[in-house]
Amino acid sequence: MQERLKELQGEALEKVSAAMDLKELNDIRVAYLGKKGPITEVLKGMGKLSAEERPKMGALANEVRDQITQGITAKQVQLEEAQIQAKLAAETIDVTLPGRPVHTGNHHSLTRVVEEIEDLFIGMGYTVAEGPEVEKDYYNFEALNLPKGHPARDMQDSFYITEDILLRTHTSPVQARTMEKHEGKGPVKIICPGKVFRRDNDDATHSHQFMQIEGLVIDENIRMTDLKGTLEVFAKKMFGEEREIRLRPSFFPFTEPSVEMDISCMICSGEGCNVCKKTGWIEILGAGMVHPNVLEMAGFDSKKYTGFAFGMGAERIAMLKYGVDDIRHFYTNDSRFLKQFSIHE
Ligand code: FA5
Repeated sequence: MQERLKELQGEALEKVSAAMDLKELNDIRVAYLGKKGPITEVLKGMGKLSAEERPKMGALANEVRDQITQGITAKQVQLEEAQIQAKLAAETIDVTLPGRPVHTGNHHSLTRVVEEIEDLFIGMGYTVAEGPEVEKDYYNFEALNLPKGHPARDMQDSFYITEDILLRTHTSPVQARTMEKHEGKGPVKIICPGKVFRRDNDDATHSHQFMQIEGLVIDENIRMTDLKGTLEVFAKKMFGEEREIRLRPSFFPFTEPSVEMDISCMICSGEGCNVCKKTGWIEILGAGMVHPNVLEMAGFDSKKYTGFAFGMGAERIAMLKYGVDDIRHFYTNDSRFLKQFSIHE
């Protein structure tokens, strides 16, 4: 019996040491230490032993059990440790691998141009004024010396919502609203960026929705030379110090006299090319001295106050600045176009 117990101990510990995983180890434990295991089987024969031998054999059986249990516990710790190490090895993070790039958004090229123009004028003492995109006919036309039925209204085909409300066709109504708020007291010095809408057919240079930036200065003794000097500073800062400007007579009902401003072509420097249609000049904005009727309608004394105003299309400025050949690129959201203006690349 003694020999058999020792034999079982050796056999069990050998299997324990060869066990490959925790399941196999558990099977060994159940097989050798379980109620139906060989040790229990051997102990059933204890009844045949003498009273002297019985406790000795009992002690030996317990010792064999303890040895096997200890062997299993030690092996279990070993296998669990190996399992953790294998898991760690499989999940190793290679910190030298390059990270996945995070795609960050960007200000739209038009927003950037508008902000650049705003900053430029803020630097000259202007403040930014805004007005509603859904506008009253009164501010969009009448207060700007364009009474109902005036033929010049046709210059700006409009989206009407009711007979008296429309989507503003230009940013000039912000002038009218701001002047009204000033209640006849100067100075006024504002720059007004915003969306405007016209029933124009979309093509390479026209859009039914576009951005305008309006400027207005009203004070005593404001002269045409102030307008010219201001626009010259703007043109040089925006398109380069070597740019020249020229003013051509034009017509707007809300300014008198009215002009259109051209800048010397930045592509050919005035030699003549396709961009300037061989003239050497590119038209960029409309401007003029605020019409006395407009001043009076807003409550300003036109004998005391004079002023100038100008208005430009922001897309036009952006197209010239960045060499964009079609206005529709600004609105079709092709990421290949938008990415070219990314400050992150
Ligand atoms: C005006 O809208 C006047 N309110 C500008 C002004 C303000 C004159 C203050 C005098 C004093 P005009 O209709 O020319 O003017 O438009 C101004 C600019 O808007 C144009 O030079 C052009 O760059 C842009 N523009 C006009 N129509 C479109 C269009 N459909 N798509 C894109 N840009 C346009």
